[in-house]
Amino acid sequence: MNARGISRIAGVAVVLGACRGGNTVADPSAGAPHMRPAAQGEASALYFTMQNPDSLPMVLYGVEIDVAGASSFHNSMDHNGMATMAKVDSVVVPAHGSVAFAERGLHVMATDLHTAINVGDTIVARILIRPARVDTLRAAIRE
Ligand SMILES: [Cu+2]
Repeated sequence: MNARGISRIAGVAVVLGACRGGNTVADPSAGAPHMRPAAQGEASALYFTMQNPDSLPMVLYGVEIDVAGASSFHNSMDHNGMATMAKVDSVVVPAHGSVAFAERGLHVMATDLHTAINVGDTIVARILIRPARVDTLRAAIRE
């Protein structure tokens, strides 16, 4: 988690739900887009690494996920041993840098799933970026 990547954090913190703790073993594919399985109507989190090869910062200001009723950027924090997360309005990816959306850090919260997502499925996410750009991610569902 990179504090530079967070431009603004909204005040509301909620108790950690779908962002459950991960294992501590380094996963070489951790940067590949993926989500955890979840049932219809539930929430899940999207993890990926956003690279910025350009010489200007990129601002991620929105996200849409095909299977989710609502999606937003979240940041996970630890307050006196209790995991919480807060909505983040936008995320800055520095020039020639990257920001990891990963367990226990920044992630995309997908809520109100229209359908169950199961291991082996693929979802499509659109990341809205300034300057004008939209990136489409295909994320595998996996444990
Ligand atoms: Cu979250």
